[in-house]
Amino acid sequence: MLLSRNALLAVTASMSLCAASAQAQTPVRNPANNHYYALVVLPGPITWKDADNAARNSVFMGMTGHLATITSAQENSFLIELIYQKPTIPSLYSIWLGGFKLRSATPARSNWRWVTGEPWNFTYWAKGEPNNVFGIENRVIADGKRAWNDLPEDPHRAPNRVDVCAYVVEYGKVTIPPVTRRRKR
Ligand SMILES: [Ca+2]
Ligand SMILES: [Ca+2]
Repeated sequence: MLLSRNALLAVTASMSLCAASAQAQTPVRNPANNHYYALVVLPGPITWKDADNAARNSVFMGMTGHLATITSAQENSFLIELIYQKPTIPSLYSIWLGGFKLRSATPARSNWRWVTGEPWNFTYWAKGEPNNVFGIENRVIADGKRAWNDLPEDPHRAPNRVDVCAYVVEYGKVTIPPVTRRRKR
């Protein structure tokens, strides 16, 4: 069957940018902090909340997981070099991290937190981010260049639809605050 160029473009645009099948990386150790990290890639988009729950329900070598928290330049470089590349995923993939904002309706750069409660001292925002588009962007992804962008909790349903089909789980000896502490908007 031959498709016109416009029809082909429409088909391409409607295709999900997610993986053909789920892939979970074997956790890799960061010698600088002795934490382990694993990239999980899914065949469909996942909300931040579901990725957060999945990470919290993951256990590796007796350590409970959480969405990755990037608190130093070293940890950021480690993720860029060793985690985001495996399994090999296209650079256009967006990857959930464990950063969130307590309230959406605050200035774009304020009120960011890590799920672990670690200090928000290091940032790696992409140029022009965070920009809190539509006033609903309160979660953090690593974008195609692995710099950070703020997106809504369910970007698949946002007006400017973005599919986030991957997340990084971090395992370390940290105490993870319960979800209830950050349910306020
Ligand atoms: Ca961390
Ligand atoms: Ca944004």
